Amino acid sequence: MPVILFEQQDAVATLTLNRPEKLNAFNREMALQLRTALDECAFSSTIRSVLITGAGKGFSAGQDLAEAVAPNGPGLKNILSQQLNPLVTSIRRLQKPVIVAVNGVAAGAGANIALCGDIVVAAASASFTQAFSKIGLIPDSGGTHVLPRLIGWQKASALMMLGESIPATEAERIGMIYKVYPDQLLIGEAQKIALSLAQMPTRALALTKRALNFSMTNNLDDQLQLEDDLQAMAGASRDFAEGVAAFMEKRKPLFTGE
Ligand code: T3D
Repeated sequence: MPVILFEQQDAVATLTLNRPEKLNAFNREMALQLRTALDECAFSSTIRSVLITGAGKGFSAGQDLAEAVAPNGPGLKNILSQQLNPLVTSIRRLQKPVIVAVNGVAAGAGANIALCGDIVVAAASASFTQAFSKIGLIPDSGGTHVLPRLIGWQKASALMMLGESIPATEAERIGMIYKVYPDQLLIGEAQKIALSLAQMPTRALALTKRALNFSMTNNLDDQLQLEDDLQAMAGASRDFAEGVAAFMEKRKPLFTGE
């Protein structure tokens, strides 16, 4: 079985982490296959949104620790530079919305890769844990960048140092994720979000994502300038013309992402 399942329905690609017997821990093969799948989504003209989820009872238990310490394995440094970091970059640079449906435990890099999604939803039974401190590592996969911006410095610092697991409902309450759904509804609700995004002006959504990426580091003046530039691009899109025409004609718009 492939360790990443790739399925396309309408304009939505679903990528499923598929090592359920190891709670979808990332080994080299899974990281590389996920990256290839994300590249495929980037280049496809028929895919307009991407949904990432996990097979079985977990979302991902982070880096495969057996591989991390294997004498002939890739080694810690290569694991980050060749396997995990490129995934973070691929998700954040993908010019299409990425929805992450966290179906169970998300630990270590599994949690931080999930939090890179544009919209992160979770099953009520899911949990998030910055497991790194429990094994003498520091949080990686962009966690030290993203988590304090999502939930504030103090909570991020405590979660990272204590390595406590928090339930999805608490993750939603503190703004770490967007929404929690009952377990049996999660995938259906995530698919609805993905489909509805795929039918929206996806060019504008991609530009929104770009603006949000820069908002992590820009000052206000730079961000205002960036909004100016990106709005000019959105304003020149066919979808903008269609959106305004549909509004004037009191009809439903038909967006193509151009
Ligand atoms: O460069 C570098 O390598 C550094 C990069 C680091 C990135 C990281 O992600 S570091 C953090 C790595 N992750 C962890 O430390 C979490 C380890 N896992 C756990 O603590 C627990 O599995 C969970 C709390 C996530 C879930 O517990 P539970 O009781 O539901 O499941 P389990 O029984 O522990 O796990 C089920 C199986 O998955 C089990 O396999 P077995 O014994 O039945 O054959 C377990 O060994 C395996 N598994 C779980 N997590 C990992 C794993 N195997 C390899 N690597 C894992 N991370």
